[in-house]
Amino acid sequence: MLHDTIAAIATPTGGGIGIVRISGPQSSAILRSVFSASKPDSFKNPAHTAHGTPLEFWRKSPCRLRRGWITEPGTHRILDEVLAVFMPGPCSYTGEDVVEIQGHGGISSLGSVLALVIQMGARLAQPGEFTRRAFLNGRMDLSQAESVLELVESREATSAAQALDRLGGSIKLHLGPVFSAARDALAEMEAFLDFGEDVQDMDIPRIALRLRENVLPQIRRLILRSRKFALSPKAPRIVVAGRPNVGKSSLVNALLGEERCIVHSSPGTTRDTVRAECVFSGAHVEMEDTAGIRVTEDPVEQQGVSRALASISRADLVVFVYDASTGLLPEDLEILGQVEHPSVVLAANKTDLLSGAPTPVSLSSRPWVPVSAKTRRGLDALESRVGERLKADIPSGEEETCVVNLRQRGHLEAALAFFEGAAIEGEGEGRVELMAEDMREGIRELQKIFGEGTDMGILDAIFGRFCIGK
Ligand SMILES: Nc1nc2c(ncn2[C@@H]2O[C@H](COP(=O)(O)OP(=O)(O)OP(=O)(O)O)[C@@H](O)[C@H]2O)c(=O)[nH]1
Ligand SMILES: [Mg+2]
Repeated sequence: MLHDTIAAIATPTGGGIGIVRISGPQSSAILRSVFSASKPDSFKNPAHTAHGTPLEFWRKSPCRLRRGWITEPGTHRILDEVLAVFMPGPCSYTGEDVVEIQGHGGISSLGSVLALVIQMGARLAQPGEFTRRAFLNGRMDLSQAESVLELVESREATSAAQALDRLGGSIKLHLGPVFSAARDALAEMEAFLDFGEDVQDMDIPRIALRLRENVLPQIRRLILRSRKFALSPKAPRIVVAGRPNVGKSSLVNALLGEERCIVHSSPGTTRDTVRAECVFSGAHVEMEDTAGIRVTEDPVEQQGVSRALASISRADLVVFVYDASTGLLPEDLEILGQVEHPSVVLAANKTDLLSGAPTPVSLSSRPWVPVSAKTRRGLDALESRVGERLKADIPSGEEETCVVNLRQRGHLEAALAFFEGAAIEGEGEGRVELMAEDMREGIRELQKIFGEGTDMGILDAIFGRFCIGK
């Protein structure tokens, strides 16, 4: 139902500021009844100021914030001092008249503002209903609406950048030429089917060739790209390893910014691997502290060492720590030989103990970073070297370009199968009717990416994953 007015708290609980969002035809009437631009008890007529009524203000300057008070009509009881904005449709987020009331973040004051708004005629919005309205009102296509959710959910800079890219309509941009090519080919075929007499008049193999050149490769590229990124949806795992007592646990704590691992001056402190999630160089990663690797008689420590070696074999990247005050020892080199991991960053720790500069180490082009877990010196450099190594696996320039989600990929794959079928039919006997039918189906699949012809059940499933207020 689009003719009713919906409202919700659009911000997470516990923030300093919270927003109540209203969308629908009654938005302005509700705003007029609850908002006073002057403090209600100091004026006879609370809704009016020297600048006229609040709505006159917004009519002249839409989308501008205005300070005021939310008051209960009748009692004039003040619920909150707020900043409010009125965004008239159709150029608002949802395409309808939208009001946002910025109040103090406390759940009770925001809750009472929302309750009042509902009392004045709005109803509580369902999850994702604002974005659903934006989609239904043509403000965005379904791929863009999905990217709103992906942007809210993304925990790292790369996926946020991809979501933002899709929100900007990158999928339509990439598929636009594909659409035109497919539609043009179909239009030619349909004209022939409607009016043509003789198959000889139409160069079907040429149309099939155009499909092969202008449609199939583009769709395949989009699918491939999304497969590549979907293959490793997990956060990369960074394992911190080395001899005992070189300061691995201290370094992990320093990088995490919390005392997560036990640190002690006696070697062999860490036994279990300790895993923690964090954002590292803009990416969401899993960081793992491991037991110092050495030959030992202690059965518990032995287990720790085996776990450390197992962790290294599963790591996406190893930060190999050694003690800069002693330099790389033969034991370090022995472990490094054992590690045999393609991505290793060497961290020379305890540089604070050196009087001069640490001696750089160059070991088969492995990045080397001098650090001190104690003074935190060099931690930023370590973070960026690790980030560079992790990104080295992704071909340059591709990490932020159009990557489709699973639903969109399903339609791309279905479309590809239809267009491939059409191309094969076009090259063979040239059965125009069959080929045209495949083209139609293929185009229909592409349209579903943008929500055209998508049934309500699928829309419910997509928007149901959103939070209320989005
Ligand atoms: N001066 C100095 N001391 C450090 C530094 N990092 C760690 N230490 C000290 O080195 C000792 C060992 O630190 P840990 O972090 O427990 O070392 P580890 O590599 O985790 O040791 P194991 O768990 O036994 O393998 C502790 O006494 C730390 O305080 C540093 O950057 N500078
Ligand atoms: Mg340790």
